[in-house]
Amino acid sequence: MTIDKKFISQFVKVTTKAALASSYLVGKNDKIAADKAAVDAMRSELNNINMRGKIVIGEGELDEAPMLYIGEKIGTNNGPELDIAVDPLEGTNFAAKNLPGALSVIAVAEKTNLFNAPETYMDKIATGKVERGVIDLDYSISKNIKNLSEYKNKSPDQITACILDRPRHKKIIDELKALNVKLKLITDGDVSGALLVSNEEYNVDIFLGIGGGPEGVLEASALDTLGCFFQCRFLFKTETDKKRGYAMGINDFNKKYELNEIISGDSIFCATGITTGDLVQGIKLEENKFYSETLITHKSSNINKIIKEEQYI
Ligand code: VTB
Repeated sequence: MTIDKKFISQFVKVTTKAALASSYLVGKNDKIAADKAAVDAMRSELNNINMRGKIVIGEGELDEAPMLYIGEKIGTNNGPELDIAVDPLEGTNFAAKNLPGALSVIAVAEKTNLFNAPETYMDKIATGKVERGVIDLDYSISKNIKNLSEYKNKSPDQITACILDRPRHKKIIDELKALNVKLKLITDGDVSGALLVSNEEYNVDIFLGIGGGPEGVLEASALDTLGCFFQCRFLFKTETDKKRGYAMGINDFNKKYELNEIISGDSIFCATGITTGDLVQGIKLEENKFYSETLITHKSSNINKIIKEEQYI
């Protein structure tokens, strides 16, 4: 089974409409309003699609997020059964503060093929295509960097590592510095950060560190089509995290997941820029028109492209 190509343009419309709605709130210093606009627009577009969709990664649990909550049925209830992961506004701070990198993101897989991730942190590591055994979440930082340098025939000072700039990453950052690796420290937005390993032109060789679990599943779905390497481990620090894990059917809290355990089968991934970032341009508004850019991947047809659209509002 594959997901029909005809769905690509429909999901592009979903992230584009969400990005457009959110773009009116860029620079208003109001994360909640910018997020709500994206969520509402995304939900209403999703409900136009002929599918029996289910949100597996969304805005939270039913009791705390009435829109696009985990488990919500979406679509016209007529068509294929699809599992859907959404991040209507990835990088709420970026949108609120009018900084680069806010995206509207969706990943779609055939039913049961997308990991139902709990809302916990995730330790992740991603690179471009490497042979098995070159990179591993359980290797030391220095072993991963040494192996990657050898594999890419570069010296460590020609390697760039992207990581969220957080106090929790001090040890990793110090180790990378000691190894002479170039850092790309991002303040937010690890979906974009992880995808930078997919193409040499972004000049990022490895993405690592602890970020959102749901974001990890979204990035994994694009990395899968892009032929990249990805491994992760959910982090269950609090009792609430553990309860969420159990509720999702996770029994082994230390399990390391390979990419194909997070996403398998066919998938579609779309990320539309809200503010211009490393991957795509943001929404540009004119009086009666807007311009958008969307990164799209579709596994079965091996599509990996950025499309630019110009539409009347
Ligand atoms: C992470 C990251 C996201 O927010 O969830 C981060 O995956 C929040 O991390 O891409 P902290 O709790 O350390 O602030 C993003 O950067 C944006 O949603």
